[in-house]
Amino acid sequence: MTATSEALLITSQEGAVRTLTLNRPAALNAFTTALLVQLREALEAAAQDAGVRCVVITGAGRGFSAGQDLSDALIKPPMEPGEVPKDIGHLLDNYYIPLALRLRSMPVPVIAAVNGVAAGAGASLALGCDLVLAAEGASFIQAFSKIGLVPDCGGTWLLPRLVGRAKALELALLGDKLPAAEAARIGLIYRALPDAELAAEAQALAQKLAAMPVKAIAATRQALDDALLLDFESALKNEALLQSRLGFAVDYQEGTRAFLEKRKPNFSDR
Ligand code: LHQ
Repeated sequence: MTATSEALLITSQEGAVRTLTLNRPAALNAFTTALLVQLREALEAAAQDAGVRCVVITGAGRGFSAGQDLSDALIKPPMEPGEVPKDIGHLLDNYYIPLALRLRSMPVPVIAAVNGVAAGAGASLALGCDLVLAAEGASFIQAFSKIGLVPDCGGTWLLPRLVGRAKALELALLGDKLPAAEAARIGLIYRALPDAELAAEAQALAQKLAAMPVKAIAATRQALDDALLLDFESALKNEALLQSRLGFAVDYQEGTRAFLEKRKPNFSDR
């Protein structure tokens, strides 16, 4: 399962935890179209594989991801007289949106282990994961405004929901570097921890989630996202629908039986 170290994306597996490592360290893992496609395909493969119960996304080298590779011919502004600007929205339509949607609808939890700077779409991708762990040496940068763009890859949706409108505007307008510890303090991410502990802690958290009823975890993510768009009564009804569905699933039966029988549950559904 582990690919060669020259691969743009390194895939590895420990038990039921699949780790996807962005691997363009010389460019701080900036996204090329090839890397975007490989990441989406790797998420798709994990979604289809019953042996995967949690996914970790991290970066090789000193960065998590510096966002879109700005030297990519598809988005490079005219450099010579006579060249015409490209429609960079195509890149979003064809690469980022499918990736963001795939990530947000994974049937298993996804952890971002942010090992270094996460800028632009790199930050959006990390924040789109279910739990974000970051090394204290890492930082988050809403780099978009600095190059005349809006947050993308889900950034405009995620930021105000995570930290509220005022903080979202501060981060998005100023584009300043937000250190991991501050990101944790304001609730943008789950936790910041010493750099040397990140990989092991991410793996331990992933193994813990992998042993949980992952169908319920995916439904919880969906319910929380839905609830932000629903009125109270509709949210109550949505919860009831989800409980009905989950109540027929084997994990609820196993979890409740295990509680009543005073034993550790063994969750297997997906
Ligand atoms: C890079 C990049 C990079 C290429 C560092 N590209 N090489 C979606 C669709 C359509 C259009 C556009 O955008 C989007 C979404 C987006 O993501 S827009 C936002 C794109 N990202 C940025 O604007 C961030 C640009 N990078 C930076 O500001 C800095 O590199 C940060 C603050 C991330 C890190 O700074 P340093 O730690 O000082 O590292 P560095 O700047 O020296 O970078 C190291 C190398 O990585 C360097 O290459 P070199 O050959 O000189 O060593 C950089 O050129 C390269 N690199 N980001 N996005």
